Amino acid sequence: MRTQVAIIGAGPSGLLLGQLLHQVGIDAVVIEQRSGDYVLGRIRAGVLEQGTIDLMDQLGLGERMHAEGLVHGGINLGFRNTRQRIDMQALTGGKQVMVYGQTEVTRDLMDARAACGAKTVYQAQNVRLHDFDGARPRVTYTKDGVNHEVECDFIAGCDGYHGVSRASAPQAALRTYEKVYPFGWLGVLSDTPPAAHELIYSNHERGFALCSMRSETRSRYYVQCSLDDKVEQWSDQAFWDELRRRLDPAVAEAMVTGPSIEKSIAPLRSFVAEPMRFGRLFLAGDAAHIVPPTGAKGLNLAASDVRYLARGLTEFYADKSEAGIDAYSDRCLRRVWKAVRFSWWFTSLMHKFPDGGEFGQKIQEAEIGYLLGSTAASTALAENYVGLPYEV
Ligand code: FAS
Ligand code: PHB
Repeated sequence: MRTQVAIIGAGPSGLLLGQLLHQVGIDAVVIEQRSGDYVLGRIRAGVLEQGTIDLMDQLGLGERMHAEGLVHGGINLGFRNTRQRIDMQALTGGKQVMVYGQTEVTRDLMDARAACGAKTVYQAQNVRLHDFDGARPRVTYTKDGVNHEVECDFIAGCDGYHGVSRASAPQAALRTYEKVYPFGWLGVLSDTPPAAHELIYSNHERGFALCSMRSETRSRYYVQCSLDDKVEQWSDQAFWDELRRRLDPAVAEAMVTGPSIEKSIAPLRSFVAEPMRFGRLFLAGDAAHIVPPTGAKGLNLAASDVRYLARGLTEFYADKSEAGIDAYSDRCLRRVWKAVRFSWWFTSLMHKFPDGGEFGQKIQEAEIGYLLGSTAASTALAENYVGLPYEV
């Protein structure tokens, strides 16, 4: 098989890149190890920055997103058993975010790819990358016991943190930076009305909690938990009780609970791999970086990576210019590190750390109190949360 770009991974990065390339007539094949249903079954991100929304609109995929997505102008910070809203829209000159689950973004991209007849190989096994240090890279894989080879001009490693792409990069040329947090997030999805119209990020001496949603009738909640916790240990009732303990009384009392339709524990880490390019191999999204979900940046960083990559590849094929692909890694990393910093800062502010103690709790509460009373400090949070601007 021959294509121009071989994309490894059919998560948001891979599918978004595939559609951006298709839009300008660049042929790509997406090679995914799992089934489409499995990919759709993973419950992950919930908040889209304007830049991500704009990309979906640019692809003509915004109809369902705008019909079903929830536009939010603010978030709430809970602490000391109270909560206060940060009016991000006012503080950022009108910018907002949209709550529209990653599952729905992925579904819209999958449907668009199928509709345009572009090739996606699901349940590909033993995916291997070859010769990307030269001008004729190849990807091999096995499907239903048959070996396949894809000759291409470029490989886009969109296969997430545990993928084969970063692992295939020359390790001597790879620099990685990592911070593992001493806790995880226990997440629950339930068909119950959200606790509030906008998200509530709650700092509590028992640990962090987050109230989010997927629609007016489907809620998404998280509580900080120990890395030793197992999902089986947490009954629905235990989850609801702990969540309520970490929220202000008004929200806790009004909360409508119900059976969990999904329950999972995610570890939290900050991770960046540099550079994001090795010859004809480009890393994008979680393959190159991971952020704790506190800042709602993971999916949005993936979108900005593939926006830069699609532009660089378009310049290569349309203008015979390598300027865009040569600038790709540095351009992505400038924005990645700002998002990594914000996600680390917000995680450090809102979570209970084992070595924090009572002094640490008081310092966090003081910083939240200062932040909520300072236009400058609230603006700094707001402009990072809604998404920093893309470089041109
Ligand atoms: P993905 O991991 O989504 O997709 C990579 C794809 O590559 C997968 O489909 C995988 O099956 C495939 N793949 C892997 N190895 C392969 C191989 N060898 N060959 C072929 N295919 C291969 N972000 C937020 O903003 N908010 C959140 O609340 C949030 N929660 C998260 C919870 C969890 C448990 C995880 C893991 C991430 C979460 N994230 C969250 C971040 C998440 O949304 C990512 O940023 C987003 O999925 C990035 O998309 P991709 O880069 O496409 O990577
Ligand atoms: C979610 O709705 O899953 C979500 C929202 C905001 C976050 C993290 C997760 O910061």
